[in-house]
Amino acid sequence: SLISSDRIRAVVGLGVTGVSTAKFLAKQGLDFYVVDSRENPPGLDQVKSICPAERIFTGSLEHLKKLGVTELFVSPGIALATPVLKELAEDGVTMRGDVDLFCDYANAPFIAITGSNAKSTVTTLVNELLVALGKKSVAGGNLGLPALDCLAEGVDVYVLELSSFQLETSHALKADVACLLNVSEDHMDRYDDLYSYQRAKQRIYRGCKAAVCNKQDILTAPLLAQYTPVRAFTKGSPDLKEFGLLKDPDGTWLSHGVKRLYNTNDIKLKGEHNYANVLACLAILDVMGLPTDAPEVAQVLASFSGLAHRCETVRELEGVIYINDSKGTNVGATLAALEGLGSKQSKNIHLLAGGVGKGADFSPLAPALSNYVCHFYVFGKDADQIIDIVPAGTDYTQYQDLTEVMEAVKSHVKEGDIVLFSPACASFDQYKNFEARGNHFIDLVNQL
Ligand code: UMA
Ligand code: ADP
Repeated sequence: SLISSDRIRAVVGLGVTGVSTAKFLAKQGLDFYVVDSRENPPGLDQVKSICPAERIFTGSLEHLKKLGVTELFVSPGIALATPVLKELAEDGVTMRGDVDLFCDYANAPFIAITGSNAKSTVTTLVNELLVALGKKSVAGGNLGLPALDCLAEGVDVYVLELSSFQLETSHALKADVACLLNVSEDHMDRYDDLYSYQRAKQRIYRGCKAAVCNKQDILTAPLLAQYTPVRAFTKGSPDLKEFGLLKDPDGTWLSHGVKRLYNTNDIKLKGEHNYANVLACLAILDVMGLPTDAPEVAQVLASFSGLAHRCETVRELEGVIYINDSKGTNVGATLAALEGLGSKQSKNIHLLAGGVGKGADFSPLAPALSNYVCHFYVFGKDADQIIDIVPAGTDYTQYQDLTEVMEAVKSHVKEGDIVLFSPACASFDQYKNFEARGNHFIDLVNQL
């Protein structure tokens, strides 16, 4: 439903999302309040130029109660469970988000992508494939460029990465293609349990015209009307319509049913988790009626080397490989990295992890620590919680910070080892974001 002029709106939370929402509402000629819990929120100056000062309230969300609001655009960084918001919702105030507003105004088909891990990789790769196939495609959402800032004339297709927080405030997404890549524990500081987190993720499928899901992850299975086309991908061998991996004497092939499409040697991304990511991209193209075997597609797959801070090789020094996986901000990502790089025979990984655990259960890491890790370096705010799950027989040491960790790594490594920085935690106890954390690791490695 388009916004009608009789609503009393507020943008709740500034930052990247709030600023883009405020700008968009102003451009439509609509009035709104701005409320942020912080005294001096990021983006305040930008909003002051488009919203009268008497409509801006900072320092507390309680201001909302006296404004008579009927419709809120809530930033993803603010939990809907925040008491003021819960109270207002109970009084019938509509809770929306920037993505919900995007859906009202999007003038071209859009692909929505979510999952606990691999969202940014898949969103970026799908966008590159579409561009190579001659489409004017714009990528954004949780990836960085807020959804409303993506809107433009002459666009053929939007590719949006969506977080569970953005999905919670989206009501009728109606994506042309909705893709849920995987579900493993994350953001347990914002959800009661895995299932309430999964429920948020599943909202991606609401009203979609086609769906892509992960055959090996039951939590991604869509509940949709029978006639909605669904393409599944799998790291196993694919059934008729699925995308999967076929193994034969010539190697491993990314395949559509029995049709071999690409040998893994012809793909730049490495590791089974990345093959799954490419298969998801191919499934998305296929369900859109686009060719998966076009030379343009082959070219992109041969050259796309992945995003920075995702299992990125930083340096090889004296036979030791240093890998930066700073975007590994949850247990599932670190597990994928260990399973993708590890070898039970050589057990040669030095794993560096720690930071803010977001209420996670770290115990799923234990078997992989036993199997692949020769020494475990733990640091940061929630180090104690991580150490609790280290299995007997795995060597570990606790440190204050990454600088201390790298001092120790120096004297422990030997030729043939892998140093993997995959924190399984958020970074904000010691860094601005995962990029700053990854860049710090890269600097320390380059100083060796
Ligand atoms: N905050 C307050 N008070 C407020 C409003 C926000 O304290 O009134 C705090 C939040 O608690 C949070 C921080 O401000 O710690 C940022 O929140 P925000 O909603 O203002 O965030 P934006 O700057 O708008 O950025 C958001 C996404 N951030 C979050 O979901 C936390 C960005 O994803 C996204 O790129 C951007 O919108 C554009 O869509 C970042 C992210 O970390 C990369 N996402 C999480 C993830 O990927 O795991 C979900
Ligand atoms: P997101 O946007 O969902 O955080 P990214 O593409 O940025 O996803 O990758 C985040 C982390 O997940 C990185 O550490 C990356 O190595 C890891 N990862 C990539 N693909 C997968 C996958 N298929 N399953 C699990 N982890 C993955």
